[in-house]
Amino acid sequence: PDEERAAAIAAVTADSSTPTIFDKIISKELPSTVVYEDDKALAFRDINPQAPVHIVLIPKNRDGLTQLAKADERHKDILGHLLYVAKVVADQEELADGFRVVINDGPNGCQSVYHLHLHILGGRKLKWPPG
Ligand code: IU
Repeated sequence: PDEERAAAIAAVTADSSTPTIFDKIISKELPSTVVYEDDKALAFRDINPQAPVHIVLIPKNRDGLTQLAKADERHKDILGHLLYVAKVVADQEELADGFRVVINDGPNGCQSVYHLHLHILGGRKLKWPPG
């Protein structure tokens, strides 16, 4: 059945040792437009932007954080860091009129890449609620 198949695919993609496309972006093996980088985090423009500004912000070391649902106590510092960097990036992108930070989690959250990431969206009036 479709549900079982979807669950099996999600289990494979969510395996903490499976590399994702973001590993190649971090290593610069794949090109991306980087807008922010420090020792722990990398932010780059989304290749399929859903708003005039659409940035993906990731921890460089995934450390088991395939998705927010896998977070535990040891991830509290990096999670706080990423949220603060989202604010720094929003300043940099001049999103003074407002912006949105999104984390898609799991199949129901429409997560497609299993390396935790924050979306920073702005540059237009966004709709609420999202679909
Ligand atoms: P999601 O929350 O897992 O659905 O978001 C993954 C995002 O990564 C999505 O917005 C993609 O357009 C984006 N992305 C990218 O910027 N570069 C890539 O090579 C790939 C995905 I694959």
